[in-house]
This record gives sequence, C-alpha cells and structure tokens, in this order.
Amino acid sequence: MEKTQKQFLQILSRFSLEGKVSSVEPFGNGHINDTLKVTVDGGEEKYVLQRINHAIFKDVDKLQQNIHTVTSHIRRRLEETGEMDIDRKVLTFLPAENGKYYHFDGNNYWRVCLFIPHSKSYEEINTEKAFEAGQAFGHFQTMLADLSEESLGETIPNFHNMEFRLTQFREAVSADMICRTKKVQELIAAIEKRAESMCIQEKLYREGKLIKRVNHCDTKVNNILFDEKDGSLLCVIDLDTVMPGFVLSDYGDFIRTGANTGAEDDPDLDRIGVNMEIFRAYTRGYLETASFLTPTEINLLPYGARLLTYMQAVRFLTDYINGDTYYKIQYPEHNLVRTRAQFKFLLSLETHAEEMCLEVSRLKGNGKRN
Ligand code: ADP
Ligand code: GN1
Ligand code: MG
Repeated sequence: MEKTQKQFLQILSRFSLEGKVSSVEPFGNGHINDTLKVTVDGGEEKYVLQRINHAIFKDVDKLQQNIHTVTSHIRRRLEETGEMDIDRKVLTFLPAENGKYYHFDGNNYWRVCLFIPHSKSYEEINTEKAFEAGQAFGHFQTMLADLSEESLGETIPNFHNMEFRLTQFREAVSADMICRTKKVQELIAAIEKRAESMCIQEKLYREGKLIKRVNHCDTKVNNILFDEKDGSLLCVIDLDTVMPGFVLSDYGDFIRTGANTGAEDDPDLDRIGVNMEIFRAYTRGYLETASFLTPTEINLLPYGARLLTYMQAVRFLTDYINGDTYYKIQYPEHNLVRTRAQFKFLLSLETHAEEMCLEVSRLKGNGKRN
C-alpha cells in the first residue's frame, strides 16, 4: 500500500481520534485487507486503521453495518454479564464524520477501531490456548445465536458454500486463463474425487436437516487476541465475514489453521500433519460452550475439519489457476504451495478421521454437554 504518513493523517482526520498521531505502521499478516497500527504522542498504540479490500467486499456499507450489529450485540451481552473490561473483549469501531463506520476517500474505503492494548495474536498456539480458543468461538457463536438471518447479510455471497466454490473452481479450470492447469492435473483430479462427498452440508440444508447459524467464518488462529502478560483470552477479531452459514465453518477453520504441525503455506510437506492434542483441546473448549449444537452437527465436526481444509485447497487452487487475483501472494507460486500444503493436511485429517470421531463421541459423552 503506497501511502505517505501525510495521506494517512488525512484519512484519520475524518474520524474523531483522541491524541495527536505520531506514526502509522503496517501491522499483522492477513491475506485480504491492509492493516495499520496508529500510535499517538506519548507512544501509546491507540487505533487500528484498515483499508477494506472492496474488490472482495463489494458492499462496504452492508459490511460495516454487519460489523456494527455484531459488535453492538456482543457489547450488550457483555454488559449483561457485568464484564468490566469491555473495550478489550469486543472491537470498538469509530464513526467517521459522515456518521458511517467507514470513510471513502474517492478510491478506497477505510475504517478505524480501538487498538486492544497489551494484546497478542498467535500464528501457532499451544494446547492450553487451543482450549480457550475453542471456548472463545463457541461462546462467540452462542452470543450471536439469537440474531436473525435478516439482521445480518452475507458480506460475501456464498462465502463458505462448497457447491458454489466448486462451480468457481470448474469455471477457472475450463477458462484456464494463463495456462496453468496442465501442471496441476493431479490436484484437479484429487479435488474432483472428493467433490460430491464434500457437499453434505448443502444437501442436508436442502433436506431441512441442517439450519444456518451466525458464523465468524474466518476462525484462523491469528483472529483471536490474548492478553500479552497473563495469556488470558480477550477477544475475537476480524469480523468481516460474520454471517449466516453452516456451523462447521467455525470449528473446521480453526482445526485447519491451529491443529496443523506446519504452516498454512508450508513448502516442506513433511512438517505438515494433525496435532491431535490441539484437536482435542479445541474440541473440548468448543463443545463446552457451543451449547446450541444438534447431534447431527456434533457428529459432523471431524468432517468439518476436512471440509474447511478441502475448501481452502479449492479456493487457493482456483486463485492460482485464475492468475492470483484474490489472495495476496508473496512469490509467484505461492497459491500453488498453499494448495499443496492444504492437501497434505487434508490427507493427514483423513488418516485421523476415525480417531477424531471417537474423540468427539468421548467428549460429548463426558457430561460436557447438556
Ligand atoms: P486481516 O483481515 O488482514 O486478517 P485482522 O483484522 O485480522 O486483519 O488484523 C490483522 C492482525 O492485526 C491481527 O492478527 C492482530 O494481531 C492485529 N489486530 C487487529 N485488530 C486489532 C486490535 N483492535 N487490537 C490489537 N491488535 C489487532
Ligand atoms: C483470508 O483475511 P484473512 O487472512 O484472515 C480469507 C479466508 C481464508 C484465509 C486463508 C475474506 O483470511 O476466507 O480462509 O485468508 N478471507 C476472505 O488464509 O476471503
Ligand atoms: Mg485476520
């Protein structure tokens, strides 16, 4: 993002900030938006400025309304429970001078939220944190369970709809815009081989056996903040994709990112595999708090881990075939490396499938659920 400090100051002047800004620096490593940390005189890290990727979030007004609905709802819930540290437990967005929760500068959309002080996110976590993360996302979904489908829109239509993602994938393969399909024939075949079995949720939904719920839809490990000092859980962040969808999204995406012994884009496939300890801890935390789950949903949890990993492989490969138009990449073959890494993780999840199902049955039979 090529902007000068002066330009950032101009953007920030549209929001009523406290203190005089001393620096604006790049922050975090998401694949979609640009995130910056705003420090004020005296050295206090005070705000987070984000440029919203509006090529992806086409209706920014709806996006920011969704986020406002979600954060206000969570804030009310926290107030009801007598929470004292609310500003560190839920994101607080600042209105811009136009009264909306974003500013459009003619080219880009910007938003500002309070920086959560003394917080830390992780790219890799230990068992203890995985348990807390499970509780965090279970609690997050529970707090939002009473929001109706109408109060939240789909900020990206069909975001975690597997049938739709496969349609996009097949369109990319047949267009083959930059002639990349011939080197990925094996991956294409591996995707097609699993395609039908990966669309169970859509099928169950049509049959009336599964409902939609409010999901976070991006439960990557680094979208949770913990206290820097005592490590306690603070807040779920990155709320762009909170929307009605299928319940496995939030469980599956955490296992995909948190229970992998390697990185999401690990070029060394030998490093990739399932960390069963993390899987157990997260599942235990999630089942403890996601009190709304039906038996069908619970039984599908291990499948959800495979589904979200498969979906991510399909999305990365689609982007690779399309010429890297969606995800930020760090080198030319990055999306292909990501796809291979996701596939390796999927194979490992498939190997552990039975063990994972037994573990879920054991946990749900442990009196952890009502
Ligand atoms: P992206 O959509 O690019 O993933 P995020 O909203 O997840 O952007 O922010 C990227 C990183 O910035 C997070 O992983 C977290 O470490 C940090 N971060 C984001 N918002 C805050 C905040 N309000 N307070 C402190 N750190 C934050
Ligand atoms: C994107 O913004 P970030 O990095 O948290 C993507 C997720 C993917 C993820 C893969 C809006 O998330 O869906 O799972 O990359 N977000 C969007 O790392 O597409
Ligand atoms: Mg993020």
